[in-house]
Amino acid sequence: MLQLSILTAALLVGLSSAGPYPKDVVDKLADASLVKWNDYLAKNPQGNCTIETAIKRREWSDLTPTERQSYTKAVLCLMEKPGLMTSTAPGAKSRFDDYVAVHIQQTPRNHGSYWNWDRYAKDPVNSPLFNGNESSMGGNGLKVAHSGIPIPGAPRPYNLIPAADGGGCVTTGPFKNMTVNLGPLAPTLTIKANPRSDGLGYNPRCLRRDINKNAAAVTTANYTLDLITKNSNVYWFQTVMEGQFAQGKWGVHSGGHYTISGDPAGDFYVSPGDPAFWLHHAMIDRVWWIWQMQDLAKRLTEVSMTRTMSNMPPSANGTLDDLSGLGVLAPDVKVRELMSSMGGLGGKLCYIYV
Ligand SMILES: *[C@@H]1O[C@H](CO)[C@@H](O)[C@H](O)[C@H]1NC(C)=O
Ligand SMILES: *[C@@H]1O[C@H](CO)[C@@H](O)[C@H](O)[C@H]1NC(C)=O
Ligand SMILES: *[C@@H]1O[C@H](CO)[C@@H](O)[C@H](O)[C@H]1NC(C)=O
Ligand SMILES: *[C@@H]1O[C@H](CO)[C@@H](O)[C@H](O)[C@H]1NC(C)=O
Ligand SMILES: *[C@@H]1O[C@H](CO)[C@@H](O)[C@H](O)[C@H]1NC(C)=O
Ligand SMILES: [Cu+2]
Repeated sequence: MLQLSILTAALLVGLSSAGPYPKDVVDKLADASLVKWNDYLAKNPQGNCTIETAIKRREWSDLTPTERQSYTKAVLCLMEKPGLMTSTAPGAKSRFDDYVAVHIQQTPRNHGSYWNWDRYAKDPVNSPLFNGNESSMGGNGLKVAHSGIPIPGAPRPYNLIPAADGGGCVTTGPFKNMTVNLGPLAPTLTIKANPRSDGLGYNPRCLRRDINKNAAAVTTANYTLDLITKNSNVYWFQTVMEGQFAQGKWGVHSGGHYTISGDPAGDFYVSPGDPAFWLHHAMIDRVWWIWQMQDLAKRLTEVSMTRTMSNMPPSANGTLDDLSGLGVLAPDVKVRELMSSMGGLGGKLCYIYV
């Protein structure tokens, strides 16, 4: 049985990445680690979750153009459905905005397809993700004069991500007509203020981007491989991923966010209001998943840090029994349920990245 499952894993690995991009060093590590995932599950069965039944999360360019358009149509559909939290967040006009509003208040966890940073890092603006055709996530913003992204606390020259060639409204692709409703709260461009100080008021404006290869340069596979292989506890994994700004290291997390840049993608609180955010954060989840697979017995339940960001204001350590608190989006569940891709949430979370 185990033999058979390993064969299945090998088969899956062979089937993944049918697109034009060769496997990078991180893809190869993920492939090699899938056997560990499979073995762990064989010894610790979780409901119906097996490598065969697991949802296969696929990279953007490994989807067919038609599949990519199904994805963006689903996002546009969320934007057409009325929001559920207009009493607390008058700017949250749609179901899509509900995710943005809950992120402004807290931290969401929702993933579809993902964006393998390395594939597009050298030339993101001409990639299948951002080239602006109908099967992309929309193009760059129009070229407007704007300054770069300041990185407070970083030494020169790392204290500024230089501006790229966009900065204005997105005029191509599926989201060319989209309206951003919420925020800003921490804008990196000049944007009219939100009528409410919490950013949840109604503030309609165009989607703006500055697809930025200066930021993308720190998301190549060698950075991600180092992150995964050189940090053996979750504190350091998280810290290096977020960026060690005082050392001039932006981290793959900021690197991906500022590859999109603009409004709202460049805004720490409102960034999920750009649909490309979700593909970036799914990659964050994939990288964590690959990191977990290196030592499943320990890392499936390893949490660190306190309940407040950078412990400000000071708070208790986070635990596996803390509740997720996703507001109107989902019922509260314990954090431990969200940590496992092998049958968490009573079997609902059963997925691998291919
Ligand atoms: C497992 O699969 C069976 C048969 O398809 C189904 O009846 C059952 O609800 C599934 N259990 C879970 C936890 O998904
Ligand atoms: C958009 O560009 C991508 C990448 O070059 C290509 O694979 C795809 O076929 C194009 N889609 C459409 C609808 O033209
Ligand atoms: C663009 O958005 C406006 C306002 O929401 C809407 O009236 C119009 O039909 C949209 N146009 C297209 C081409 O989707
Ligand atoms: C990754 O590769 C680039 C290009 O060769 C290099 O400049 C950079 O220092 C490398 N980063 C790491 C963390 O190895
Ligand atoms: C919180 O976590 C830190 C770091 O792991 C640890 O040193 C400290 O003892 C913990 N505090 C409590 C109250 O458990
Ligand atoms: Cu983020």
